[in-house]
Parts: sequence; C-alpha cells; structure tokens
Amino acid sequence: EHRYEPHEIERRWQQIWERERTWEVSNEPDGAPRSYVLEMLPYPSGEPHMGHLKNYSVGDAVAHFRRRNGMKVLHPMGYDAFGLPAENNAIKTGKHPRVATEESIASFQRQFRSWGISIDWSREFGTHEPRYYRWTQWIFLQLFERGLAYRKEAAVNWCPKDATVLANEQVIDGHCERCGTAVELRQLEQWFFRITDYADRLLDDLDTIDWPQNVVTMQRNWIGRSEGAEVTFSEAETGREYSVFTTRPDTLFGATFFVMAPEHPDVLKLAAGTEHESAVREYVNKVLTESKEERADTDRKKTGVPLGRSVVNPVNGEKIPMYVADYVLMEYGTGAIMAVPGHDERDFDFATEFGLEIRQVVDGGEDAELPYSGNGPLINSAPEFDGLGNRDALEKIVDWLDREGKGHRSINYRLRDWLLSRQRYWGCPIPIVYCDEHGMVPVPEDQLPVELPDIEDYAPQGKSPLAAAEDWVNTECPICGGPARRETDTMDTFVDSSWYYLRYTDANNDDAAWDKKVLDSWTPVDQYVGGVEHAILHLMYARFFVKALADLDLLSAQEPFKALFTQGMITRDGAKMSKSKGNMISPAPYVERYGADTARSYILFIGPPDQDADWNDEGVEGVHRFLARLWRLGMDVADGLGAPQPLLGPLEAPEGDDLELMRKAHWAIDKVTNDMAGRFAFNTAISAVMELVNEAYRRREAVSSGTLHFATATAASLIFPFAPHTAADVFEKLTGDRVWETPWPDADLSLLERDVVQVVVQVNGKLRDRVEASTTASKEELEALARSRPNVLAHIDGKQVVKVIVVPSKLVNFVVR
Ligand code: ANZ
Repeated sequence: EHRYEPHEIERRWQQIWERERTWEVSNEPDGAPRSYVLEMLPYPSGEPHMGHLKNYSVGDAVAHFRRRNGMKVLHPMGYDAFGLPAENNAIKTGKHPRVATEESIASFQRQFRSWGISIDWSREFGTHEPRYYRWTQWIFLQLFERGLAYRKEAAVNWCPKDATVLANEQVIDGHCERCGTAVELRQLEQWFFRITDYADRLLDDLDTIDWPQNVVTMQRNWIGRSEGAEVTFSEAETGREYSVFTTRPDTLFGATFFVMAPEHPDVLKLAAGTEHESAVREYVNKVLTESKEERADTDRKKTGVPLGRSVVNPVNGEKIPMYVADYVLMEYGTGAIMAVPGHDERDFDFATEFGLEIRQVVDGGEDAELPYSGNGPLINSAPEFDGLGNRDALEKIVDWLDREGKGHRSINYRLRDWLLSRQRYWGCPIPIVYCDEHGMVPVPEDQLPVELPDIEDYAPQGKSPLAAAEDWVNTECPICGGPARRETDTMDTFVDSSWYYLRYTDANNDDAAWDKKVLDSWTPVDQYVGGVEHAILHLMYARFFVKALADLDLLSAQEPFKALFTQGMITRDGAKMSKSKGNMISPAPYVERYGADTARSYILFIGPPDQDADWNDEGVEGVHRFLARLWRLGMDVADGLGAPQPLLGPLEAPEGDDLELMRKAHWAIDKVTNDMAGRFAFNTAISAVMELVNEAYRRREAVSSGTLHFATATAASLIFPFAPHTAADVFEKLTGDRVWETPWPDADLSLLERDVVQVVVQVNGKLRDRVEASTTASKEELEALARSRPNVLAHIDGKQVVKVIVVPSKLVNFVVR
C-alpha cells in the first residue's frame, strides 16, 4: 500500500533542481526559440501571502508549458526592496529597514523554494543592493544628461505624518495612501522625469501590445489626451490676457462667464481692491484643504465666488464676469476656463446655482435638454457660423481665431511629469552633488554607486533623514574638488521597478547595466503576470523607461511587456483578505499540511485565474485527494511493470476499454494544450486531468498494461505545470524519464474524431432542437436522447405521443395530439 507523502517527494525533487540548476538558462545564442516569462517582483515585507502563491503559480505554469514546447525560458526572480513600509516598520520597531527587508527576503526565498517554482536563481537580486542600484543611478544620469530628469519647484502633496512627498497617485481622496492622514500642499524643489514628452507614444503603442482591455483603457485615461484649442480672453480693464483650453471652441458664442482655479497665481491679484477681495481670499484658503477627487466630483454642489472683474470674449467682444471656483483645476489646461452652461454640465450647475445666463448655441432638436452635449447646427452665434454643423463650425472658428491671433489648436494631456524625489531614507540615492561654483553636478560614472549610508536616525524630519548624515552629505565637487553637498532626496521605488526586468537579462554584469545584444535577445518580456493594482503606474513608468532607453540606443524594444495577464484576488467568504478583518490566511500552513503541489494546483483550480476566487478548505482537500490518487495509481502501475518503460506509441486499432481510455488520454492532451496555449484556463485544464485519472481508475482492470501505463504517465505529464513534484515522481517511476525534459505530448486527433452527427428533433414536424449523437446510436437511444431535451419536453408534455419517427443519423420526429 503506497502512501502519498508530498513532503518527501517535494524535497527530493527540489534538491535535484537545486543541485542540477535545472532552471538556469544561459545567454549564449544557441538557436532555440526564447521566451521571457515574468511575474511582478514581490515587495519583501513580512511573509508571502496568497496573492503571491497565485501570481507565481500562474507564471510557473506558463514557464513550464513553454519549456516543454521547445523554448528556452527565462524565468527569474528578485525583490522590490526599497520603500516606505519597511521604513515605517523600522521606525516603529527600531529594526533597521535593511535588516527587516533582508529577513523578509530570506522568508520569500525559502517559500519560493518550498513551492518548487522554477526560478533561475543565478539572476536573483534585491533592488536595495548596491550592485543593482548602481545602475539605477546610472540610468538616472543618462536621463538627466538628456534633459529627461530635471528639477523644479513644485506644489507637492505632502503627508505630514509620513513627512514625505507623495505622488498624485499615492493620494486617495485627499489622504495618504499608506497612513490615511490628510494630505497638504507644499512648495518644494523636486526631481521629475519628463514622461509627458512620451505621452503620444505611450498612447499609440498601446495598440501594439496584447494586454487586457481594461488595463489598456486605464492607461489611455491616465494619459488623457484631449484635442481642442487654446483661446485667449483679455481682462476688460487691464487688457491682461488669460487663455483657456477648450475641447469645444464651437461653443465660444455660448460662453457666459469665465472661471479660474483657486490656485491660479493671478486670482488674488485680480480680486485685490474689489469688494470681493476678502471673500476670494477666504474661499481660496478653504479650497486648499480639499482633495482633487472631491473637486472633480460632478455630483457635488458647485461653489465659488465672483472676482469682481470681467473678460472680453474674443469672438464677439462680449464682457463676461470672472469667478473663482474649485471645479476648475490648476493642473489641467491653463487653470482657467470659458464657461458654457448651455452645453457643459458643470458650467450648467454653476450657472443655475449663481443665476447666470444659460445660452444655447448648438441646436439639439426638439427633445434636447440643456445642457446639451451632442452635435447639431450652430445657433445664436454669428451669421457666418449659424447653420453650420458644429464639428464643421469648430474648425472654422479655430481657423478664424488663429488668423486673428486669438487662439490656436492645442492638445492637452492629463498625464503629468513623474515626480520621483522622496524625502525619505530607505531608497536609492539620487547621484547629484551641489557645488557653490558649479551648481548641480552629476556624480561621475566611475564613482557610482553613491551608497546609501547606514544611519542611526532614519525617522523623517520634514527633509530627508540623509540631510543629517553630515559625513555623507559633505563631499567634493567632481569638477573643481571644492566643497559640495550631496542631494539628500532618494528615488521613488517605482524607479527601481521600472527596469528590473531589463537587469535580469544580464544580472551579473559588473561592467554595464546590461549588454545590449544580450538584453535584446530576451526582451520584450513575452508574458508578464501580475496584479491589476499595478495597471497604471508601474506599467506606465516601465513603458516610459523602455522608450526613453530605446531613444538612447541602449536597447531595441519599444515596449517592455508584450503580453500581460492580470490575476484576480484570492478572497475568503467573498471578502478581500486583510489584517484588520482578521480573515488572512497565508500559504505556508497549507504547504506544510498538504504539500506545495496541492496548494499550487488548488489556487489554479478554483476558477479562471483572471477572476477573484474564494479560498475554501474543503476544495483544498479535494485537490489533495486527486493528487494522492494519481500518485498511488502511478506507483501501482509501476509496481506491476517491474521496471520503467518507454511511453507507448500509437496503438494499432485499440478496442473496447483500451480504445476508450486511449481516447480519454488524447482528449485530455488536446484539452490541456488548448487551455494553456495562449490562454490561462488552468482550472479547466486541471479538471481534464482529473477526468483522465478517474477514467483510468474505472478501466484499470479492463485495459492492457500498456494502455494504463500510457494514461497514467500522460496524466502526470499534463499535471506537471501545476504540480511539478508529484508529476515528476510519477513520470519517472513509470518511464525512467524526467518529465521536464520530455516534450509536451501531442494529441492523436484521429482518436478524437468520434463519428458524431447532428440529429434534428421535431415535434409535429417543427424544429425544436438539435442533438449530437453517434452514427451508431440505435433508434431507441436516439428517441431517449431527444426526449431528454427541455425544449422537446416542453412541447410534448401533457400531450399524447401518437408516433415517433426516427431516421438514424438524421432526425427524430414526435407526432403528438
Ligand atoms: C468649453 C466647453 C463647452 C467645454 C462644452 C466642454 C464642453 P477634457 O475633455 O477632459 O480634456 N476644462 C478645461 N480646463 C479645465 C480645468 N483646468 N479644470 C476643469 N475643467 C477644465 O476636458 C476639456 C474641457 O474641460 C474643456 O472644454 C473645459 O470646458 C474644461 F460644451 O470648454 B470646455
């Protein structure tokens, strides 16, 4: 009696893979087709969770499948090791972030090994290691030299609790994403990457990659390209010009007021000396505490105050009143708008609230209600434009503005430059020094890396904690040797993760970030796998890096990730797992209890992996029983054989049970192959193998030993991408071969071509259904089959069947009364 002992099995195979470095691939060209399969690198904080198990189980299945289809697969691993959580934890516990991070990395390494993930460990690194961030700094300098990294004073989101600058996307509803504290605005000198230079390419190239539609849409919206015009209005008394960005210059004659963002630098100047001055001041101060999301919310009651001034509309000379209102944002367009309440909802709400004129200038037909945003002929505008279709009028009006010097076509993006500096300790130092004589000076390449010093007090103080490390800060100017100070800000961790997948291709290169030929031979990543929470920022930043580096001729790809798969979450009782809900489960106890093969197979079995799925302990048991049955069957068959045997070739005219089991085996090969080739239908692939194993058990006494051997070894071979240890064990016992060195099996499709035909089912001569049936089915079988169909039943139920006409392979007709 064989007992399935997953731990022994798993340890044994893991040792073999480790000893033989099975999953390492060389960069040497050898003609084999290559595939780069990558899961997003983990953020090492604490222990791996279920999301990690799912992520790496998906990626590993893809990697194994591709290898056995003849590809040389690069499947590396690393750690996104810098960042706030480690640092905040350090401040709380007194444990240095490096120590805490490295402990966590050790735990990830242990668990990845215990899961048997097929990783090329020779390329592993943490982004906090100087041998990695030396090149992060080098890339920064390449971008700096090309003007793609620059410094400017900017109003930044400041978290008073974390005492750091936050990127816009780290501000959720006006609060810090990490600690929930209300975010403030501050003016600081900050470093930026000029990602906006790439807006159009980032948009256009979305068409060249195979990504989920929702991710593409999120990228598109984040870039937010709008075509329109800039139109210049002038203040009635001073003649000072203010331009607006509008997507609807066709509605210019419907502009009945003008609105400025509260942050607009001229707002207070304009109101000065008017009766509204103090109201404006008060309003502006109040708005500064609101979040962007609140302000952009169209459902909110509109607020604002008059500036006591007016501007002149360039198309008709009309004077319209100026307001300041929070629904106009400073970061978009010019920070001022022409308001067209007849056709814009926000303007309409504002006009209604403040009793301002609402003028319709596009005719929407009889049923159109204001605000009307559709197309139609212009009305109430000017004789030369009235009656023209508004799209047509738009072009003509912009042409006119252009000729008069009062406006021009313009394109606006929502995308902002990437603010990358952080006033924090645990990050990659920015390799810049400041010299009184020479100003901002890049650290010469041969002095990289600028190492992050080990300091005692890394708690934030409003400026970077590095500023207090006097020994480190004070340095020499690389140009004159005079006294200079180091930049004390560190880089956003998104910088580290924007290029790690490039470094994997040449991870041990000490002379360069990578060798271009080597990098080009692997990139772009063929299949990237990760969480949809990275759908915007990480992916956008990585895409920007690749494009910028391609422009510097450092690589050839235009996109980092050719195909992307985003996995769904693992939930418990339908709820997201979280520490606060107390419903967290981690993979380790399951791996300890059932083995990694069970945990991995189960997490892929619970449902389509792109969807959320509920973890259920009974389901785990079920998968465990299946693997145990397969393994025991394998051992029994091996016992019967005495010695391993090569896999059976095509059978000559099998019959009866042999034929049925061979058919099932080839059906499973076909099914699993189709579920995996270009798809991620692992759940149905696994259940096909379960069916095969059931069929083998059912027919084990009736079939020849060769057939049973083939069916069992095939089940092992097919389950290998999900349960590699158990599969390797069974396959080796049966065949003497290593399953990962065995090519993926081919289905013999001729066995699958069962002679099935479509049989028409009628009731009183009317078509009610079609059924599939074997050409050899008897008249009785066909009638029974036809009677089982709901739509047929519905038409014969309660009636008397007076006659049944059956034409084999063609038709069943019930005559009823
Ligand atoms: C007049 C108008 C008439 C507009 C109309 C729309 C409809 P998208 O498409 O997102 O680019 N706008 C411009 N700058 C703004 C700012 N800083 N804050 C808030 N709103 C701003 O939006 C462009 C439109 O949003 C612009 O076109 C402008 O309103 C408004 F029937 O101008 B429109």
